[in-house]
Amino acid sequence: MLENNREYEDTLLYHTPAGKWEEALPIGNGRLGTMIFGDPRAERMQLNEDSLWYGGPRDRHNPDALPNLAEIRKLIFEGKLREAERLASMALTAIPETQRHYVPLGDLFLQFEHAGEIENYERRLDLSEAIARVSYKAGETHFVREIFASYPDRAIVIRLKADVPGQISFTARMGRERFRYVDQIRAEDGKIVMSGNSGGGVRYCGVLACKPEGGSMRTIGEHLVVSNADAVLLVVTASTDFREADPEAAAIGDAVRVSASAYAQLRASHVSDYRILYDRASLSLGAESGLKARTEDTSERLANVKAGREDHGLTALYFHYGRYLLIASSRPGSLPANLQGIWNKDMLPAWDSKFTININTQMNYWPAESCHLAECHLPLFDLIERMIPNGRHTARTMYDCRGSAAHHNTDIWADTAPQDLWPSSTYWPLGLAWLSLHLWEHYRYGEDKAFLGRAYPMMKEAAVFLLDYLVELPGGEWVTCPSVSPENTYRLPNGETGVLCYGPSMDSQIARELFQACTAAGELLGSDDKDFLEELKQAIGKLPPSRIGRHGQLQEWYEDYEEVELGHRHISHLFALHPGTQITPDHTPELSNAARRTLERRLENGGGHTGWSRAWIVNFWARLRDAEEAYNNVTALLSHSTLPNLLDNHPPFQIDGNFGGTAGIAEMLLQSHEACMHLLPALPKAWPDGEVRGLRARGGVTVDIVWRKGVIHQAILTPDRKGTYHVRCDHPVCLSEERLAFEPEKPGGHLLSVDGEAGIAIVIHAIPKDSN
Ligand code: FUC
Repeated sequence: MLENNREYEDTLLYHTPAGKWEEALPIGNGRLGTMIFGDPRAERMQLNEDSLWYGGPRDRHNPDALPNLAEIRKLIFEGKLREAERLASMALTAIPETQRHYVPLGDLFLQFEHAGEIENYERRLDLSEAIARVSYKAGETHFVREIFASYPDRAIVIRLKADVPGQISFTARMGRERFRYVDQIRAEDGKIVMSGNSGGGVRYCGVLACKPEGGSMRTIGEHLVVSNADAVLLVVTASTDFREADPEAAAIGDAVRVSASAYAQLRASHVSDYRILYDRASLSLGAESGLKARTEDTSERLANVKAGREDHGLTALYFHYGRYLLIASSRPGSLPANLQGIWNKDMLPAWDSKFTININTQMNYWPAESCHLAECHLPLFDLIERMIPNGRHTARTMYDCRGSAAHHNTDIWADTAPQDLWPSSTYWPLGLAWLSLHLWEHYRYGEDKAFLGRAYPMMKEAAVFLLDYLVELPGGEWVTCPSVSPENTYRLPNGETGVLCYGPSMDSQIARELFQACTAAGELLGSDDKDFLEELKQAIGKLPPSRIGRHGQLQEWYEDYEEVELGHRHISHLFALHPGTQITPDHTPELSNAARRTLERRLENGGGHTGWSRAWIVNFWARLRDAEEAYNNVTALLSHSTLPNLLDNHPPFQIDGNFGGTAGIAEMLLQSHEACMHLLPALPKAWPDGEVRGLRARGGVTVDIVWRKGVIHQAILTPDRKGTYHVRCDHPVCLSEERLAFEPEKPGGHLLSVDGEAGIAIVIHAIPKDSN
């Protein structure tokens, strides 16, 4: 086994306080989050609660959509793009045009009275326990702040300690957007209580409870003033009436209960809860200069990578951080991770910090299954479940279709009407269809039939909408219309440019993937939906196939239009390659080459400039098994699109790149979207030695792989249940007990089928040099 480098690869470390938000460190329990700045004298913790959004639910559907739908379609088919866009912008755009936006809960400010110089300053985020720690010396006293967000206790817990008694004196205050947006605030009985109503939407309440040991505490105005304490327990709780009828009672109740507990106990239950998820997987990419890395500032390490230094430990840390962030922003009962996870500082955030479902929300959940955090996927399914009835209304009122549909965004209220007045993204009704494939993925990894029973009706609603929405072309093929290829523009031979179109490749690919998934799910469940399953089979045959265009690229639209922006960040038409399963190097080599050409053209023209786009590109190259290109793009993600706190930089901060990057690294090491588990499908030369533990493969298998000098040293597959498992390696390996050789080498690699028992490890070894 490799030397255990977990410590440094699990820690973000800094030697100065955060000067700006992009340097602060995130913690969260799915529902509550905070960014910790770590200033010794003036601590700021910027707070969020996931259900605190501005405004309430509305029916925004435009009644003029359906009466104008036929005309919009006609204009698109006639190539009158500008006219089609003009009419769509008035008739399809929702009323009002935008959904609701996520807002911060506020800030906690702690003003410390420290005499003397600050020395030995350090702040760290320990991912192995999900605990942030700030430590320093002021005068002769050594101070430590430990902060974590507990899922079992529904609170953010802060412990202040000093190695000399009576040295902790500070003033605590809460505010929103500094202090401008506070509705009501009061300090009483060792608590600050801040509450209000968010734009006529949710009522919220945030509470700080303070329990000093030794010293004294009093309230002055809205401040809590602590003097000469030995240690202090601070507890932040929050609630909204999205979940609780009386958010103030709920937040105060939590704060009182948690602040009455012993710190050690709160800490222990947080750590044990968190580690159940976090400890399932780990990655080491070879031994770095261990000790040095343990003391080196994370922002300096990142700056060194920007300057061209290799730091595989930092890549492993980035992988661990992605898993950490998903656990911190998406736990059962919370809302799904939004564009910023749960960490948003702005009253009007970038793209509203909501759920953009033409790539971003989906990307957030790519690591959920492959990186062994299937429970963290559940909040997305709750949201999908709430979208279904709204989406039925959308399907019926806008398009006269059965089933359920959503456009390219949704919000806390599961709003499914179009978002924005931005033609390249707004008029795309495939959001729910893509999202519903996540239900199928969850089933494919865990094979939980009861879950599939709950999921199938939702998948079916999305599929039924598409069956009705597709229109027949004169040649007999069925395509979506109106739609867009998110969010790209094309040029017609007559020079006219536009975005509205019929049959963008992505739509046909999503439809095919969903129809196939529904067919498989229906058959697995023994569904008596015979007519529906028959209809799906027929529809699959009518969908246009992926086509190769004049540049050798995969065609983005039904016609081989000229692309206006060659380096566009969206590469939607490669959906079939990833996350879809329709293009693979073995089964569709020509389409794979075309996908490669598409990527090359995008990258030659400045593509991959946003974090999420770069992260998707990593996944694409991994699926094409181009290890070196995948690696180059992992490096680019770190060097161009990562902030000092290792959060993804769109710019601005947007969390999808973290999750997509983490998933991409996993995709380089293990793939299971075809009929077998492919071990190390895209291992770059830069990672000759390494070890990954606890990845998941479809079919319910946990996979550990140790590799040396670029080849598998040992792999352990642990299936959840009895069955026959198919494994692929690109070099010869054998089963330990049988010393069974793989089939002779052939283009598909070395294949092995092995019978496995539930929970019993299947061990695979490199074939020793002396055997054949
Ligand atoms: C899509 C992308 C943008 C951004 C936004 C949240 O519209 O095109 O780059 O990620 O979502």
